[in-house]
Amino acid sequence: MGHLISTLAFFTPQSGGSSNANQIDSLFKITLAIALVIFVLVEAGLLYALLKFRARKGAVAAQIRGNNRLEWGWTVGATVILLALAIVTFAKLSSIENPSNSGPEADKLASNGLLYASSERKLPPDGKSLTIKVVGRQYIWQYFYPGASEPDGLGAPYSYEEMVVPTKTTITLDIASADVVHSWWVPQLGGKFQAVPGYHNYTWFKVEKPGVFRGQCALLCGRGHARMIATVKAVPPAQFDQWLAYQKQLLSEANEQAKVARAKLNAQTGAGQVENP
Ligand SMILES: [Cu+2]
Repeated sequence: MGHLISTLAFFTPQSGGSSNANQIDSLFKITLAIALVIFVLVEAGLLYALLKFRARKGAVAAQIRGNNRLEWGWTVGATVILLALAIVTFAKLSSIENPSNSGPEADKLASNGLLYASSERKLPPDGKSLTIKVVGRQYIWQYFYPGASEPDGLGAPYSYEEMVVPTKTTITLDIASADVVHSWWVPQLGGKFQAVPGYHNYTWFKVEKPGVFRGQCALLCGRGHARMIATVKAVPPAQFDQWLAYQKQLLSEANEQAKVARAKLNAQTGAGQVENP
């Protein structure tokens, strides 16, 4: 039985990282179970007919023209199955698309000045989430975190390839591209979302336990596509706070160093010769 389940898991979506991915997985499994039952019934009927009515010497095939009961049966049967699948899908869709609230442990973090509002972005019922901006470019993912030093969003802490997130916190992603179309996909954290130049796409996830989740650009975007991997590292909220503060510190230190270097160059070459970096 355990073996059967692990074999089935190979064919079903990855899950376990975030509740939206879990809902996608269970919807897939419900559809798969119904499809398997139909498959077995159809194949059994076919085998039965093949063996029972196989040609014998001198046999004359029966000429059947219509069978109302059968035709009504499969029409109504198929309609009922389709309706059931549609109802289950729509019932689950909202829990896949709409973010849920952060846990109480993370509530402070999601509302601690880290709230970005947007009309297109779906927010959890309490309106609080932590937004990370995802930018795809040939051939690396870049992430911008809340906490920009300037009002226009400049000076935001950022990282490449590995995204660090707090657990128990609803993370909403604002996905964009700097060049061609890419596709953001970390299977255990939900569905695929395209990064299209000139557009913003939004999705969300919430990781309950610390862990590392792997993904990869899911749209052929050029020669380096295969190297365009993505990692999401979930750490406890307090640890995330520290990490973010450290990133900000590194950034301001680098800015200070650049300022000194610029002043030095200005002194050597004369003011006005060195432009902003
Ligand atoms: Cu790509």
